[in-house]
Amino acid sequence: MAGTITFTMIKPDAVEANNIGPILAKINEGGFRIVAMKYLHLTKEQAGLFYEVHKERPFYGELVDYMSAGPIVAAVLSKENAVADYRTLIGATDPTKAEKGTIRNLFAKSIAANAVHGSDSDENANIEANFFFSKLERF
Ligand code: FUP
Repeated sequence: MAGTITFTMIKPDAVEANNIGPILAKINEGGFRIVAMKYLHLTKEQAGLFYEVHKERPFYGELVDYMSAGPIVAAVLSKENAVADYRTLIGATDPTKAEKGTIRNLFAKSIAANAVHGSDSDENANIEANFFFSKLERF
């Protein structure tokens, strides 16, 4: 398996808006291979654990409520330079600042409901992928 990995979630706003398909198409067009994928509804406790790194941030409570408000798609993606290239493909956290044509520019509603998550380092990509997927669930 060539390439490095990143981890993504299609967030509740994008699932609700019926944008799973268009977002997966952008991911494939961007040259990423889907290594693992699942569709699930996080509990508040699970969302809280996933975002534990942000526990001290003022938006933590809202973020946890939001990420457990509806189903999400979680996936591991592979490509050369996966972490940086995926962050380029998704655009800035705040969709009003995201480049034209990026996933957040096209599909995000606000800074909280910003359509997708993307890992910010190789270390976090592995931690996040391991949070959701066992070795048996990766292809
Ligand atoms: P990103 O790496 O682009 O997902 O952004 P951060 O790690 O800074 O933030 C993680 C998530 O927290 C964002 F996707 C949305 C949420 N957030 C807010 O709700 N408000 C903020 O001011 C910043 C982030």
